[in-house]
Amino acid sequence: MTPADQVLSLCARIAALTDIPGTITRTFLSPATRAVHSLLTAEMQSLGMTVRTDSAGNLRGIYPAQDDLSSRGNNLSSRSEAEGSAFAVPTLLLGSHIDTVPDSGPYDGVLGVAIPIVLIRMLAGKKLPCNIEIIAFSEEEGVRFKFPFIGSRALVGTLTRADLTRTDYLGISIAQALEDFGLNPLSPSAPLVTSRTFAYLEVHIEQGPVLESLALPLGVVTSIIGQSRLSLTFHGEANHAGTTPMSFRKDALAAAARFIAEVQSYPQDDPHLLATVGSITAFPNAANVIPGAVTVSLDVRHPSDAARLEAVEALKTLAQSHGLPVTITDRGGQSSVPMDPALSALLTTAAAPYAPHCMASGAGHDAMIVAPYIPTAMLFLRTPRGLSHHPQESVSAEDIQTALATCLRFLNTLHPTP
Ligand code: HGY
Ligand code: MN
Ligand code: MN
Repeated sequence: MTPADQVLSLCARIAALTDIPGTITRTFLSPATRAVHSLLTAEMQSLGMTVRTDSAGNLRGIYPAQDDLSSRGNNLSSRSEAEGSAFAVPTLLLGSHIDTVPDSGPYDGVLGVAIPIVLIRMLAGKKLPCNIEIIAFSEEEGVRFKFPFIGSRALVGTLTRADLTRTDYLGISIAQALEDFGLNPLSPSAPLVTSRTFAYLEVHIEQGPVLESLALPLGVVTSIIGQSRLSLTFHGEANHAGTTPMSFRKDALAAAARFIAEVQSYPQDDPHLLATVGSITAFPNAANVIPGAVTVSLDVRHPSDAARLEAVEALKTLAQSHGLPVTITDRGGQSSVPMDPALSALLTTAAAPYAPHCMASGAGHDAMIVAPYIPTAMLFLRTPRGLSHHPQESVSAEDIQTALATCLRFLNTLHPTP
């Protein structure tokens, strides 16, 4: 099998591990996630890597540095995470997330874990002057807790004690979910990464149409645009659908529907503004009951943080203009984040034979959480039809081969900071 086929095969085996048969759906610390951990642990151990799950449920494998350095680095797994940082050798972090949106495609996140594993195989035992640590982040999409980036926030120490009390639809908290998975209690503000981690590289499908429209296989990300996530609950009054005259109703779904139409039309004067209602829940959700309460999600993105925040405030005001009380909950916003210029330049040079396109990312990535703390770069692969968050999401073997060649050149030219 070619290395690119090995990547595709690994992605396919991971895709088969799902919470909902017939779809690709994996949420934070679900049984399917545990199965992916087993699969990836076996893969990484077969390459001589030391594998562990950290206290946020991120699966991590270390490929040690060349011999003169690795005798210290190998101790990392037997020490506590805090202790390990003092002794570790320089470490390059490679990875992405293994959770998915509901009914996902096979590559969003997963490709950024599969490519590094095959890269290690391609090294054929050759060691570098740094450890390579592969990380499969436990949560990035925000599906289970309506709160994204749990794995990467924990990595850099920005997951708060209050975040750990956030609950899923069954009332299970993040802290409880971690404990149920058999993990040690997580100290929210303590980073789960050694201070010697000098760079993070995330490989990801573009998830949009730009590279395909330019007929280019690769992109190098310059920045990741900011995003706001909220939920809004419209409070009406449930009542009988047959006996309540139209003028007497407090219909929460009708108010939410008017708001959704406003969200759709609001960005029309600003081509950079993206606003989406992607989820709606009606209570009690019965055909013959006027909806008493409706909760919708709101996702707002813009390259300019000021423009994004202004849009969020305007949309909140619109939500409150439909005659019903509205409860608004913050589900975690992120500012626009630049990638590290020096690391991105190195990546661009490594990709030079393929004329990579430098571009901003409209999608959020773990890289946007890691970048303020560790120099970070991202490599994008062309996404056929720009189709992602969709079961028919795809990527070509040729483009994977191109990405592997680029990453190998990147590894071979990277000089760890002392
Ligand atoms: O929502 C996003 O941008 C990403 O796919 N998590
Ligand atoms: Mn995604
Ligand atoms: Mn992703």
